[in-house]
Formats: sequence, C-alpha cells, structure tokens
Amino acid sequence: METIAFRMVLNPGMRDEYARRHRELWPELAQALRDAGVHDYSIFLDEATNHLFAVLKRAPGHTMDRLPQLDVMRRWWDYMADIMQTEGDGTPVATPLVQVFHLP
Ligand code: RM4
Repeated sequence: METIAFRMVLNPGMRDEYARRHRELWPELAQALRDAGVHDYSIFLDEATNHLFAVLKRAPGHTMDRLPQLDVMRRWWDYMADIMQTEGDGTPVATPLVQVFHLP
C-alpha cells in the first residue's frame, strides 16, 4: 500500500461548510473512492493558510487516475467548487506533496 499526500486550497471562511459537506460525503462517492483502491483518506486544514492537506493510502493496481472520468466525481467537484480553489474545468487545485519522513 502506497501513501500519498497532496495540498488543496479552501476558500476563506469555509471551514465549517467544508467539514459539514464531508461529514455528509455521498455514499456513492465513498464507494467510488474505495473501488479506485483508496483507503484511510484524511484531510487536514491549516487554518493559517486555508491549505487542505490530504493524505491517503492506495492499493497496488489502484485506478485513481480514472476518478476524473467518473460522473459522481465530477458532480462532487462541481458541488465543492464554490468553496475550494479549482482549475478551469472544475477540478480542485491539487499540488502533490513530497514525503520527506516516515516513522513506521
Ligand atoms: C475534497 C476534494 C477531493 C475529494 C474529497 C473527498 O473536497 O473534492 O478531490 O477526493 O473531497
């Protein structure tokens, strides 16, 4: 299992709304993420910068690269677009993070 992390950006003042929407994560999206091989997915907020730090594990043979082609993923991104920084196509701005330490 591989661990990856990436940074997204929340719009100012949207912490509670972001958390609320994720508490109510659509079951079909959770299933799509699991089907893609995603496990132990957490998102942390740096309240000083509004940076969202996402960390997840993904299984060998995962299909995360196909998530943007799924209707449920696109609908979720459209739903989140008013509270997150997005690219022109509605995809959240996501910057890969480099792992520099791990204590097993
Ligand atoms: C985030 C963002 C990510 C998604 C999670 C579940 O706000 O949309 O792309 O993986 O929600």
